[in-house]
Amino acid sequence: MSVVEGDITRVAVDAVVNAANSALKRGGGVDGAIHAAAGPELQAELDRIGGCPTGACRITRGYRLPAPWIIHAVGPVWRGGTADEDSLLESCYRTAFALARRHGLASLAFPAISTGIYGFPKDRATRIAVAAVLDELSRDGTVTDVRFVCFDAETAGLYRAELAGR
Ligand code: AR6
Repeated sequence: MSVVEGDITRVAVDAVVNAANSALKRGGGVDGAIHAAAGPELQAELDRIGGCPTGACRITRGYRLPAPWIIHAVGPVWRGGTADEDSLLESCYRTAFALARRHGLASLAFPAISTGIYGFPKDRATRIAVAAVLDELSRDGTVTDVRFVCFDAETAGLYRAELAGR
């Protein structure tokens, strides 16, 4: 596992994970950046898939991204912590791994799912992300390289501290 500060659309891994919405319609944040970089074929493929429940993922091609695959994870909207947000967020990381295994993908890049527009507290989300990824890495040898791609220094600091504490 490593922490990188930067733009996930430029990361060359087998799959980048997107923070999508359940309609799988182009939005803002990392989703908007991924659509802009991948090109219009991405929305066409997502429209054929149709949608995805919160806590789950769908996989598409990467089109013009350096990454050949995109795993679209639908994180929970933060509603104060009483709407099962923690387990839905954990489920995003776990189902991304399940899809990666099914497709034989060794390297993944994750953004900080739900911590932007969806308002999930950053420190709490970081703990959930790191714990889920550590556990998944220990279960199976398919995925061997996970990068947490942080768009700002605050998020990168939270991830570095969380990894250092383990
Ligand atoms: N690379 C890496 N991380 C990024 C990038 C980037 N290019 N751009 C933003 N981030 P958000 P959410 C960070 O809002 O909270 C969309 O409209 C950002 O700083 O992208 O899960 C979707 O369609 C933050 O740390 O996703 C959904 O409707 C993290 O990515 C909704 O937003 C996630 O922020 C999903 O909201």
